[in-house]
Amino acid sequence: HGADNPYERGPAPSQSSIEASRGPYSVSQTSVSSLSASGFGGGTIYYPTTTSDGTFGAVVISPGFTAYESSIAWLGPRLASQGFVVFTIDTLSTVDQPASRGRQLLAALDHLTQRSTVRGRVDATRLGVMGHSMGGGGTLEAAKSRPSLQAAIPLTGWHTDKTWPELRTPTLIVGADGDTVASVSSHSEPFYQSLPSTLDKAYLELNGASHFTPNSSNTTIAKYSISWLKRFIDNDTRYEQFLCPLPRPSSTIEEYRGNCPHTG
Ligand code: 9J3
Ligand code: ZN
Repeated sequence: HGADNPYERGPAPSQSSIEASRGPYSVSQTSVSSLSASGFGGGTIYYPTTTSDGTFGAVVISPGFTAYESSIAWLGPRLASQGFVVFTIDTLSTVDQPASRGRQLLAALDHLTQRSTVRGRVDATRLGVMGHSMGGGGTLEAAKSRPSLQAAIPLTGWHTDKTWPELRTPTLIVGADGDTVASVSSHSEPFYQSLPSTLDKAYLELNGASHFTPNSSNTTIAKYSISWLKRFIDNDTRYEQFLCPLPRPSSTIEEYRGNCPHTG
């Protein structure tokens, strides 16, 4: 671990290390059946296999409307191999709305830290939430109701509530320029604008992307999610270089907004 930061995990990062399909940690996985899950639908926990690196921060990820854990499963090993415990979940019903998905994300975090077989590997004080579409709306709900969360990342999020000034959790909003289900003008952009100006926050709009881009392996989503989780769950300032100065528009980034340097 770093001399000044007890939460730092893994070697110094580079552009290629955050873009790689896998990070430095070997990953194991374990299933959580719906029968053993209370308040959510079960799922899969991906975690660094080693027990030599202390505990890890953790993130729970919700799928979107009508979708299953499989729709966001690629993020499990992708993020866990960088040094996080990652829990991809099913919801109780595939038609649950964002507020319910928010409660389910929190129930899954509680399962992960209190009941799961890997609870001893998780630092229960360093947790985050992510989700796709209505799961992204649930991500905002979870952060609003549990301000101790240290990172939130809605992916092409969808919610009828456009205003989130209550959030105290560093939040990276990811939208897609071609989203016709949760258009950025009606969802991600107002979400971002409504967050407090004093909050560590960012808005990443994917270029040439759709509502369902977060359902397949995507290097742009991965590299900025890894950087955000590392920066705010692990307090790992080695990743600040990928977030500030703000990334420039490119073939994969339509637009990026944020406040730099980060303070959290
Ligand atoms: O989770 C989602 O994909 C939400 C988008 C949606 O279908 O909303 C319509 C009710
Ligand atoms: Zn609101």
